[in-house]
Amino acid sequence: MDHAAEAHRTDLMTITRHVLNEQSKHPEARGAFTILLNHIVLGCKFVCSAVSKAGLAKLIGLAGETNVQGEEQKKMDVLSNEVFVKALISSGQTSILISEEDEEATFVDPSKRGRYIVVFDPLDGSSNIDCGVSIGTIFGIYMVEHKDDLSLEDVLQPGEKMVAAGYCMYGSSCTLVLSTGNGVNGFTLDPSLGEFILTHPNIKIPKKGKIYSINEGNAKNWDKATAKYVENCKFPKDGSSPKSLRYIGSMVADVHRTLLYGGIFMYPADKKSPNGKLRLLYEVIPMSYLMEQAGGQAFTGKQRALELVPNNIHERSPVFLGSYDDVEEIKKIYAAVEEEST
Ligand code: FDP
Repeated sequence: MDHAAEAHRTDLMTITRHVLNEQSKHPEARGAFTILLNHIVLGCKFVCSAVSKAGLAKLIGLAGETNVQGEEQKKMDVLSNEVFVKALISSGQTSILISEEDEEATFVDPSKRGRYIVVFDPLDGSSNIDCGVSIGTIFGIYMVEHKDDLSLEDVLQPGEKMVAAGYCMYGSSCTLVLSTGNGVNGFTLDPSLGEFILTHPNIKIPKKGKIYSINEGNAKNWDKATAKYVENCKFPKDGSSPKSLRYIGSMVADVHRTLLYGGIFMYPADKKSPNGKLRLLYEVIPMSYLMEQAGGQAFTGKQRALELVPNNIHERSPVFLGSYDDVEEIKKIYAAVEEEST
């Protein structure tokens, strides 16, 4: 028996243990972040369980629909939002919540306030629920200086100010990917233990990838730089092999593949949607933060995504994110197209 391997297998690094280890590097930390993260993890476990039972429990459908017992059922994204909002408020560590599902920001009651702002999309890729494709929750965390004197200005901060970001993917397994500003780690839910276990330590995205990911159905509306880049992916001029196309249409799943296998994920601006489709605060920024932490890049077509300052909470932004070299190539194409036009 390989005792060393056996000892390793039984020495499980749970997500809580991992965050506590990180916390111990900051003697001034009082555990507030660990408490917050535990509540996010709880939300993820709940949604994971609900998503996996969705067909069975007839949870899918319009809000207000009734199930076989005659009980009113909630649409999965509405349910997920409620779960996260309640978990985050009850953590006692949040002051403002921004959710994709809620038009307005939620300012937490002063008696329950903490030092963190959480921006999140409780169930991203929800158009894929009915056919069982992987979907996920995306979150980003900012810190507030003065929790008693809050305004939306505290939320409208560039991604470089974010202190942590992550996503949980509800797929063939439930995977939580997290960065607290010190690299990226991936945890897989062990359903028998009910714990997220560190399975992907220190994720680094390959420097260059073989996959491009974009909704090609929008090609007729693309700008010149996007069209040129995609043309290069299919017909490389340098004699290299063409890239493969993979597009799930569920951001968490497309970004997760990009992070592990390398390549580029794009949702560009186009003639119909001048700011693209994806939301800056709770989709583009958290995913860009993770990409940079894993050694990749994220670009909006104009600038580094993490430098962009949001003007409103549901603002959209184009994004090109993934392997360092692949994003570098599209940056060069944008610069060349810009120069041609001046
Ligand atoms: P969905 O509409 O299913 O919620 O931002 C939402 C999102 O999915 C992303 O998860 C996904 O990457 C993107 O939209 C897909 O958009 P297209 O259908 O336009 O390709």
